[in-house]
Amino acid sequence: MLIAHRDETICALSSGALPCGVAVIRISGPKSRFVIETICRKLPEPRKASVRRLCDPANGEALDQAVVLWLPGPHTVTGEDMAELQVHGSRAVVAAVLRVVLRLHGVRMAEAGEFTRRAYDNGRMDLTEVEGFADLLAAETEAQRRQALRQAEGGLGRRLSDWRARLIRARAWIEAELDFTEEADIPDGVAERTWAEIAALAAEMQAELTASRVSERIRRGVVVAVLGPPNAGKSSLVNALAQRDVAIVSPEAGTTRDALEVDLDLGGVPVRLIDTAGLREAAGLIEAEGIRRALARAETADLVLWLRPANGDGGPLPTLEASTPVWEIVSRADEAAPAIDSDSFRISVRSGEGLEALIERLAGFAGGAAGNAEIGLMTRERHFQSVARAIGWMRDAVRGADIPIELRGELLRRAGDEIGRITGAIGTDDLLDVIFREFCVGK
Ligand SMILES: Nc1nc2c(ncn2[C@@H]2O[C@H](COP(=O)(O)OP(=O)(O)OP(=O)(O)O)[C@@H](O)[C@H]2O)c(=O)[nH]1
Ligand SMILES: [Mg+2]
Repeated sequence: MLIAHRDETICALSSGALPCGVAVIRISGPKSRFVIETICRKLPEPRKASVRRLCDPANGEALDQAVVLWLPGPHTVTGEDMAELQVHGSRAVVAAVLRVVLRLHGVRMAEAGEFTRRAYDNGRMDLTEVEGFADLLAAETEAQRRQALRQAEGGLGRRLSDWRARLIRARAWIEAELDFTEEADIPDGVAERTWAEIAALAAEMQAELTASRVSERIRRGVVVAVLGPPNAGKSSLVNALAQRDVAIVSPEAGTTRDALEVDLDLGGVPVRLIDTAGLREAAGLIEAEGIRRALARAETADLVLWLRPANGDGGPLPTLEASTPVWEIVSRADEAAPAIDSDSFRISVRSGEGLEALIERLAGFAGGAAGNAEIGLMTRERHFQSVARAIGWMRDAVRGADIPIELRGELLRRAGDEIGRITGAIGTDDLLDVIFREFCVGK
């Protein structure tokens, strides 16, 4: 568990794998200034990049020539005094500089996520910003980057704070009514107006929740399962979309026996494509298990591509329990001409027919979400859970005209606290470890 020792100064390599052109060593805490003065002799001007020769204070030996930044707190990322050393990115240079810095009294190696943890502890970031920052570091597609940046910059935090403030205000009116009804100091109609406002706020929160399911899809990636009878060309299609040989392709029926996954970037949206075992009745034990898995994956997929070879009938479409959309596609289109007045969607991996169009449709499906400016702000299951709970309590409070007013006020308090928990405004010690576990050393 991470424990904040504010008096300790921490240090770590914050840039990536060595060797590299420039390595960034970060230092944060009260000894930051002392570290620079000791190894660079002269303190540079605050927030100005200065070239300095780094020396081992024990024997005056030169370690490297570096760009040094002195960043006095509290207006730094961690909220503490900080120093940044941009050294040559070799293992030997980084090891030598770290060895010298860590030998100084009161300086130790940072734990994973500790820079970010200090930023949070010092009020420089709320919990949603921390999560956004974690997502930004892990972002692989444009859509993920955009969404993560927005959250890291506090978009979600501001929205939640606004909701919470409105709830607190509404509750104050309700409680004022409670305290003063006998004296009749509260103008008529205030309570009704307040309840109407709470109902409207609950609707606004619900809309955001719905839109945010789309955001979740962006983070996770859209799951597309390719299903069809044996030899329909499922593995061939997956390979063509992935532009590499992920799955074995052969004329033998029942080649693919396990569900095989490959991650693609389609139009900036991550797509997880799943190749599955061909569906048929007569199958050996292993293949039967493969078929069971294929159907199970189809149930949880966001979209199913049902492939039917042009020169065969392909059998019936399996009935899926979930309401997953299914696109029927005629595959191996080069082998048989389309039936007259058939408007089916046709592809051929061999001739390339229909592949561009399919990719475009898939990107459209996956990114209908991504390009949409109305994308929701919430990204994590814990956000969804808390907001859904808060909405539930707010609706109970609005509807509960026949329950005591104290109880209705209490429901609003709970809803407000639940929202506060998302940003960390309300105590969430148990959550912190879970969230900061995503980070590695140097962040
Ligand atoms: N002519 C033609 N042949 C194709 C096309 N796509 C796949 N094939 C051939 O069809 C055979 C089966 O292809 P696969 O991709 O292994 O089919 P599958 O659906 O994965 O089959 P299973 O894994 O056995 O269920 C192979 O010999 C492929 O070369 C196509 O578009 N045109
Ligand atoms: Mg296959």
